[in-house]
Amino acid sequence: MMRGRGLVNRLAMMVAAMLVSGIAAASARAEDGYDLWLRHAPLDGEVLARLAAFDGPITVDSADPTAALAVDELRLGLDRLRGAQVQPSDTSKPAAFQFECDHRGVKADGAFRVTSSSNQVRITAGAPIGCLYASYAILRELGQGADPATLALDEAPAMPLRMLNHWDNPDGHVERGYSGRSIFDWWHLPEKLDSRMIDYARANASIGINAVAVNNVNARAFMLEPRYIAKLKRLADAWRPYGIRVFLSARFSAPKDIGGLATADPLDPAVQAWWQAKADEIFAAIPDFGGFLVKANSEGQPGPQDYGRSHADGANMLAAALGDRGTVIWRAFVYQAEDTTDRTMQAYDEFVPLDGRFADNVIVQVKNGPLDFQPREPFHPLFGAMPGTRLMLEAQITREYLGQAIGVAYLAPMWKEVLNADTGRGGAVSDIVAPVGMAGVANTGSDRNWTGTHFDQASWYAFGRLAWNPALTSEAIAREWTALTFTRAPEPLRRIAAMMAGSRDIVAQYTAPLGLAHLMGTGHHYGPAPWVCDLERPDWNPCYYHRADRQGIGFDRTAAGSNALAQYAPGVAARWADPATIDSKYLLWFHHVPWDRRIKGGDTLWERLSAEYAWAEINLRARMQGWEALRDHIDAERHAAVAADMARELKDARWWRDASMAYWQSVNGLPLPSGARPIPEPLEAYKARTFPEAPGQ
Ligand code: GCW
Repeated sequence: MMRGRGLVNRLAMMVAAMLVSGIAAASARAEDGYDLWLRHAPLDGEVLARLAAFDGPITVDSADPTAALAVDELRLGLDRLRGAQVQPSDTSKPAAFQFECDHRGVKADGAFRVTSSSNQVRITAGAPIGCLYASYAILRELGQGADPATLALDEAPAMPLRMLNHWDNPDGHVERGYSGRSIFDWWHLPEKLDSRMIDYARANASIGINAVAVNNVNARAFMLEPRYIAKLKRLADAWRPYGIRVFLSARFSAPKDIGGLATADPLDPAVQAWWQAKADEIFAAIPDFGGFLVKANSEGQPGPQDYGRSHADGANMLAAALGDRGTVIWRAFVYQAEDTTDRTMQAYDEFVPLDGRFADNVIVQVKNGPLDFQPREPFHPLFGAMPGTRLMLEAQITREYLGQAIGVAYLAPMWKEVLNADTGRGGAVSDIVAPVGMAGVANTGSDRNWTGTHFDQASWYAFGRLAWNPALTSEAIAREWTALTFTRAPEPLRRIAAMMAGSRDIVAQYTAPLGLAHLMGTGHHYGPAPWVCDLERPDWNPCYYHRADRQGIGFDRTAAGSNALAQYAPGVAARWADPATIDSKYLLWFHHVPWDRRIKGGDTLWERLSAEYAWAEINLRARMQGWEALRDHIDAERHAAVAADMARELKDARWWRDASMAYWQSVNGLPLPSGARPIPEPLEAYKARTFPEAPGQ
């Protein structure tokens, strides 16, 4: 009897324990990616033990809502890090975390200092937002296993404007979006605010992002109407405590489209008055409205040139309407259909003559490279060439040209490449943009994990971290993100970060080898289509960019060709002028090279091109094996999702190779280099593939 009852009791206890752990595991660790890098997985062992001494209360000297959030976020994060061991704080003890959010010795721009002793962490900031940033920074450190007793941080944002640009349309479709529908629910605003809007603000604040342009630069004028201002106000109010200011993409022709005027000429007094009244109306609802983001006279968008006025005329008119309350962000992504010698040269040609003519509250936003967010481009020659103008960097977090949320492509290395580039004109790109800012075209969507793939979260994270501190290395950011998002275990962490480090290079290797660009499918920009040569605009054709003919391939941008090289400082141009010495990753960007020319490394160009594709495939297979070996270290749901992403990427990479090689062969008439895998289908079969289902168009 006794023994029997003992057994029953033990069984009951086991069932109870299973239930408890099952429930705890399910609620704390539903690993679908929604929590991003803010999941705060429970600590264990020594690190957890060290946190035990910090059981006093959290105190704050400010009643500001942002300061309150700093406390809440820290408490929430600490509770999660402590996992099952969470205790209510012992209020009889001195503060374990002591916030001073109005400290005169610290700048008010978000800067903070953190010092600690054996049982107390002291946070000082010049403004509440610094306290909030400090909470996230403390959690980031603890989440990586730091000792709370030795925390010592002294941080300030490098760039004042750390911004996301959403290409989200009011109907919920996201241009170049690959992670579901838009996260903005314009239909239910302003009455209903989706809780995702708060989680979005938390995620952004945790990486220092402080500005969001909510709508597509291909803008609809009606988003400036009063009912949309009311919707925007609801977002602005919700995000204000997180230090995020809202911006609107403004359609330049709005005075005509919705204002009843006959013109949108920036020098017309009625147009000026219309924008002035519009700005006043917005500021009355949203006193800290950031300003307007404008795509003008680009890809069919209206602009000042429609009236014979310059970009400066247009930007300055809007800047006057905003006054010192806000900023006009004017995009330098422009190219005219008529001028097709070399599309990459047009922004420089149009904007350099305007240097010094933009109002103080105008920022010119320049893409990382002179073409269009390709897998690899040299830095944009405008950086350094407009010393009298505030320039900011525009990067693309969404992977329009880098696989579209298929596979893994961690983009920090690409942004570091441009940030670190020496312009030869008074500093690196980061020196030029740091006093202004950096914008990233967002990759967020309604997908549960926000970004389509789990690894795409890393690029969002890295974008924020680099805008905060462009000196961080992409490797360090990858390690940080991996520890917070996947695992702190040193060896798996090291391997995942290494996988991330090379991922963008692999995509470039099979989509844009040796500096080729713009070889993708028309419209949706998915997959290979180097054969397209007959689109109405020459500069929309892949042929325009690769210039492949029987003799060779590549765009001659030397003095013998378009001479785009001359837009760079002489020292920079000299590095790229000689096809024999240029870094091979830029070879075909700047040079038209014969197929049989022996290039660096000894192979002919044709052999090397073939090899690039083959290496990409080998790299992708090795990565898949590496991921498989991590199975025991990653939760099953995310492990399987990533494995599926990787399998799809391998398939796509093989397709890119097969279709591209088939086409190059059709142009050069050469046999495949020895050892190259046969091409399984005829060129026509690759040409015939269509993708009406491709997202983001
Ligand atoms: O890369 C191109 C995209 C367009 C985009 C444009 C731009 C918003 O294909 O979809 O339009 O750049 O940056 O304006």
